[in-house]
Amino acid sequence: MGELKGGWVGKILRVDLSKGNIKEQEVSKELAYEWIGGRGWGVKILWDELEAGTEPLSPDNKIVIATGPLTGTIVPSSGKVVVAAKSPLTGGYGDGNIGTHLGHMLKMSGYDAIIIEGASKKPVYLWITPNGVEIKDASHLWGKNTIETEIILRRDHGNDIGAIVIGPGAENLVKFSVVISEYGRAGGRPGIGTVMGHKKLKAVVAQGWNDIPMVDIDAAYELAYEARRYLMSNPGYRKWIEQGTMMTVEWSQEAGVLPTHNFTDGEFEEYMSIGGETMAKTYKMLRKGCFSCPMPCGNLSIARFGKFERTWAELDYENVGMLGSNIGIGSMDAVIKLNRLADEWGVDTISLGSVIAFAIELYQRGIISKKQTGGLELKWSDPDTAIQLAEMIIKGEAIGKLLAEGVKKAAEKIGGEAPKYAIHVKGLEVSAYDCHAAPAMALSYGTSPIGAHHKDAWVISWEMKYGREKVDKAKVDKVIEFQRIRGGLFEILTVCRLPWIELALDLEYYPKLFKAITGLDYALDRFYFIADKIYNLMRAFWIREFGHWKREYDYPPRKWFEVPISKGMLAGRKLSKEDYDRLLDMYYEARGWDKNGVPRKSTLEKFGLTDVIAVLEKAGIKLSE
Ligand code: PTT
Ligand code: SF4
Repeated sequence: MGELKGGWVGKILRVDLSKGNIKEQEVSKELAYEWIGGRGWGVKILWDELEAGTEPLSPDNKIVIATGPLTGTIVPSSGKVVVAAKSPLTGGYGDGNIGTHLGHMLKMSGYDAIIIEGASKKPVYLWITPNGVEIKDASHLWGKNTIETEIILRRDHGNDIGAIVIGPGAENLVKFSVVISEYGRAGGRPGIGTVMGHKKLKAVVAQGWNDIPMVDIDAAYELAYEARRYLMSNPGYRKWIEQGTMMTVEWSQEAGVLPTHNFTDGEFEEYMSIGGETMAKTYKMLRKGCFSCPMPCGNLSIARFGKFERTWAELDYENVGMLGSNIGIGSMDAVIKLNRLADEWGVDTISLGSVIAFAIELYQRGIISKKQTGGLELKWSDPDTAIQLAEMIIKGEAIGKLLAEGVKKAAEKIGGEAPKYAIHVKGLEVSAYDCHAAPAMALSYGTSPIGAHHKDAWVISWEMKYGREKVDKAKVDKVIEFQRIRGGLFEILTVCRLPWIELALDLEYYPKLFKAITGLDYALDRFYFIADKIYNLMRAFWIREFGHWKREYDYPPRKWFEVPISKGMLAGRKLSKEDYDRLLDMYYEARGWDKNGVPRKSTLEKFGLTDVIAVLEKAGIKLSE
């Protein structure tokens, strides 16, 4: 393990699916100390190893599956893993963070990360244990949905495994396919599942039994014990384990930001019937949690009424906002059904809800015709419309083939007014917060390093308290602060951020736990410096791919600027382009980027990214001093 003493187990597995090669490499001190893990390793490895212009769905693309030094340890909620690749949905850097037992099983098998390259000719899966690594035949799994697949893998290898799997969505190259674990956890929104599908890699499965070394085990146990006690005695704990992220439905309705009818209204009359309270009282069957989590938030719920009765799925706010209110569906039973289909097929619920709502809006406005929809009449609030459209997407039928590309590409192909109703940033569909009247949250979506996702800077709750009208530096500072913590610290340590954001666990626990486990004394500021470095490298990745950069790429969806909210307490409100540009200017300035959003030379030098300067300049990109 070289000089690494704890946290990291010291090896990376490299699998070439074209050649059938399996190799091991040491984790260098630089990679561990300067890039930590998870997203840090994802972007560093993809930057170093991919050529500019790599076709995302080709053997040349690579998938990085990376844990962090705290993953799989006694640290509360440390069962997380980052999956990263060049995105087939956006063409830029893509990653996602999934709660899965694969994290600690992989580390206990002896590996911190896996790099998957090439592509197999026939379906395969990876089977990893301390006794060896095998590329196994997966012909019997190909075509099976994610739930059937994981059941078979558990039958064949025993229940004590960690696995990520893909479904028919990824096999059919639907561009927003994710990886699924444990029947209802999902990760890799920008099509990381699709890249696996193209490589014919059906699953990655690990079973480990080695120890994960910790430098000061007593200190780690003491700190973890304190943190757990704090979390479980928090006054918000009970409601959290009853509802988890689902309590956000009611909050979003009150704030006027619940996506409704393709982000047309900020309110939904039937929100109560798809809200956290209703779920907890009537639908929730079981509380599920990730590895090592004292505050389990998985809402395993079962449909109770009507034709979907007995269907079960794991509900989260994003799923319900996008597959419920955003397509006008006020039936929890129908939302469970749609959520379940997305999980079985392994497609992202957010993008699926967005493409369905987009198609309905275009149809209702007369932008697409019944001929284009294959004879299907597209109606709001109709579960059958949504299910049929979803099936067409998975099978690539009629307009489904177009929608499988995501709203950006679909809108470009349809043309005319269509792009005005495509709710995305950089090609990634916006998650469930309407920002017609939330400029800081719009900036968060606009500058998120993988396209529109709330994971990096979920500032909307803060913004509502601070003043949604205000357009000032404090908003920019908050976006950057959250990007450092949520998009940086938690993504590189690769542990769940919810103990901090939901139950106010002091952030100082993380450097202390990091020290106890790895022996390295890093203050929070050092993690934030690394986070900023990673942000610059993610930005450089996009610029290298696009060959140039325009500030318009960092704009939120046109609809928020051009089409005001149609009803509710915010009726008539829309985002001001002038205000947004002011925020964006301040953001670029604070990040050390030029007026087009390109990092300055001096900024890249500050982070030691001199090789990045050389690559960008060689590609003809002009960097300001
Ligand atoms: C995340 C995105 C989210 S964010 C949700 S619900 W969320 C959606 N879940 C999906 C799903 O389910 N099925 C499906 N087919 N597609 C789905 N797409 C959507 O994917 C559990 C939690 C959640 S629930 C969130 S916010 C937090 N995310 C974290 C993060 O990103 N980093 C981190 N360090 N900690 C986090 N903790 C929380 O984890 P993506 P999960 Mg996810 C059924 O991966 O690509 O970022 O997309 O991993 O274990 O399911 O998340 O209201
Ligand atoms: Fe997983 Fe929820 Fe626990 Fe986070 S809080 S580790 S998402 S169960």
